[in-house]
Amino acid sequence: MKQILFSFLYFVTIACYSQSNSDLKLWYNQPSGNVWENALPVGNGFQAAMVYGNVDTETIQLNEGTVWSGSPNRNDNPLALDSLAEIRKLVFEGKQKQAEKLADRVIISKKSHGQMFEPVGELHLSFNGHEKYSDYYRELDLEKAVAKTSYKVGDVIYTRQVIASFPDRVVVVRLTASKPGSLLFNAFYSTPQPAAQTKITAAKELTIAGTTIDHEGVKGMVKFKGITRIKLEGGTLSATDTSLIVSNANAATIYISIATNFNNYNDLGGDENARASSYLDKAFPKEYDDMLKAHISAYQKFFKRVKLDLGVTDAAKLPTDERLKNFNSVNDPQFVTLYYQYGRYLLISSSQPGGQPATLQGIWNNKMYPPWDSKYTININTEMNYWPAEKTNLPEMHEPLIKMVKELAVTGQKTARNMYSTRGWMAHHNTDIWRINGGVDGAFWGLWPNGGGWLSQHLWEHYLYNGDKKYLESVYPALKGAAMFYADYLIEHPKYHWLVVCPDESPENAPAAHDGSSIDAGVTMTNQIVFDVFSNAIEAAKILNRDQAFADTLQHKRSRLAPMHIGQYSQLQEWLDDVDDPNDKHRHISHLYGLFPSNQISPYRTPELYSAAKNTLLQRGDVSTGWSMGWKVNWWAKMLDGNHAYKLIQNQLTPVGTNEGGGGTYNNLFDAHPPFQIDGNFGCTSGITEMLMQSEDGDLQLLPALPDVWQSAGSISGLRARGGFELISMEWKDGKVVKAVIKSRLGGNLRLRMPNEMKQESGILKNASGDNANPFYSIEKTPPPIISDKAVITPPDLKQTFVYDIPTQAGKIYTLIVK
Ligand code: FUC
Repeated sequence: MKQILFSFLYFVTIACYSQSNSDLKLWYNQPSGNVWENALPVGNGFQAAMVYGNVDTETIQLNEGTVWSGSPNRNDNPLALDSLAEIRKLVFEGKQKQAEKLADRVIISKKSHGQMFEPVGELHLSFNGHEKYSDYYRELDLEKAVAKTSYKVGDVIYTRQVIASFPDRVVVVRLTASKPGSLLFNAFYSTPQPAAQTKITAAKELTIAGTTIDHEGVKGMVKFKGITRIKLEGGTLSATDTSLIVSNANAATIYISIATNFNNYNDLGGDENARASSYLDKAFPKEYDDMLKAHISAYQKFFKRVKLDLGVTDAAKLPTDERLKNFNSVNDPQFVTLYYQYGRYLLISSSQPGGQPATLQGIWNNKMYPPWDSKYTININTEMNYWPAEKTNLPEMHEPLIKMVKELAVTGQKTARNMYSTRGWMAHHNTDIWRINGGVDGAFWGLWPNGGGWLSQHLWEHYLYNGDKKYLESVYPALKGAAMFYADYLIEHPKYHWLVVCPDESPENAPAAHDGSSIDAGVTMTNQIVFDVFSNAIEAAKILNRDQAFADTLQHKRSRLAPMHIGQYSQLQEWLDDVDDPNDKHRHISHLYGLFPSNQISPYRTPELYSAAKNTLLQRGDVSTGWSMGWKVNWWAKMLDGNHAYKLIQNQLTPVGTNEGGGGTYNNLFDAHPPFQIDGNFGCTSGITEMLMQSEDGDLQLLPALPDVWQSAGSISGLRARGGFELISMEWKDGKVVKAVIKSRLGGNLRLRMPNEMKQESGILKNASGDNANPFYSIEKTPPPIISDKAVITPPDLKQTFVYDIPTQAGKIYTLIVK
């Protein structure tokens, strides 16, 4: 009888696992094998795991967000200051290569080039006799944040579920079998950490303890502790020297706790043992079902805020890896929805308040020497990670980045003072958990002094969405400090007389005219960043009613920055001189920062620059690495060209290794630079949002870049826009918005730009007139460009839009329907 009941329950469970084709699940008919990029990620922002779903020996690869090589350190090069005048002279004389050589010696760090985000190890579960199996299935359920594996050996169905519990801060593995007493396995750790020791305690716990490695002269001092405890239903638990052995159980729940001694970038005084035990002691008495319920509800608080429906076709019936292979040749709109929501899932799982920001790999890494150290590259990658945060209604997930920027604003003061003799703070093109600010890798890449300037935009962006003045106060010192650095560092260009940053570079690219050196002065992206840094500080000072004199100085300096240039190939110039190569295909198109994420180039306000930016995008082409494709989705959305944006989504959703240019996607839908880099996932999620809604350009625009493939019908709900607006829902049909419901949280004018005429459900809808009075939508005027005689500027051919003004009240909801 018991057996029949068990089998019945299993039938029900398995039935629940089967697919409906609009499910938000990644699923597969085969295990991961040895391929990490086939495994499925779970994480709670602190602990994380990659679940392989292998049958006879399961691997659950474990991470903890503060397990990094090294210890508190700084990496400034104090020689910079004495050589600054000489480097500047060389740059202005056109001797870039010589300047670069000198900078390699005096600007680039002679200490750490950044520390590495490190793995903890792996928990293995080995099942004797499970070599032969049938009915294999595994999935990652994005709606619940649960990874599942099931298969059959003989007539027994085995299932495993893995969660990284949000409320309980432990990773939990739940194992069951359809026949009582048939669960038998060994659990043991392995680790690539050379100093780690694994043990079995008298209390039958499996522990791993270690200290991270030294790297580049910095002593490894992060102590980590992992404790695994198993709770059985039926059966027995015994131990050998290295393994825990489960015999004849009906079910087992494995609780894995991991903690470190990390308190903050400057303090390793925590007690990793006490922390790991306390998480575990709190979690262990709880039943799996209760933990699962609490986990799902904590996760869904974030995840469920946004719903996207682009339609479903039969293509969605196949496993995820097959859909990836097919995506370019079939119509599978639900795959875009899945990828979109996966971006949100990954951000929720890798970036939680109180934790570290998502690294180049989020919070998932199995290598002791990961690519680019799996740290923070802040000349695009880290910023891109956070593009979806505000607009896809995950502002809490922005918090770890905001905290990091505030910390860099402290550590970076010394760097600014000692290396460049300025006030304020700065960072070069990389940072890590120790909040280093020095230049790394080589002057060609690492001299770039604008990491602080770009990152500080995120502090301001968070304010534009939440309108919270108290929050603004808390970040004002960082905003002001970023501006102070530039106020002191800018110098007059001897030929053009604009104020420029020198030495500088346009990230990682070099014009042939400069002998292959990237070093220059007054590069376009930096002019745009400084423009934004100054504008934000001026605005913030005004809102908080302080620092009037400083704001006046910034205003004056801002008016002396170089304007953008349109060059001989009708392109937006990357450098002050017209030295761009129209055949340059470089993945960084940094000067289009002004188009996105900044907003200095607009179809409606700056048509010439907009056309030039389009020419630049076309000249650079589509082929690229993962993150660069992600950025291009956003740019083509800003170009109001949904079909081209969709083309880039197609390129990105191509199995890695099959695209010219290399970029694409792994089977677990991780973005491939290659190697795996999570920025492309986040960049594309942001880009898909920008195709459906934008709120940067002085209005809230709906369906700015809807591609033909999504025209017929669709809906989205829960997006957030600047000025505290929330798109409660939007439905479209045949390319027209048929209904839009918008909530105003802060009041103020809601200026809507629509692809078709609308009316208000109640009240009269007014056509927009004059500037948008809503301060969150005010835009600093972009100075007119300087245009080469050789440039041919074709004015943009813009589709007609309909622009309305709705005076809103905080807390009220406004409904518009198609006219
Ligand atoms: C920058 C990029 C590379 C890579 C690295 C992490 O250096 O140019 O493509 O994304 O960051």
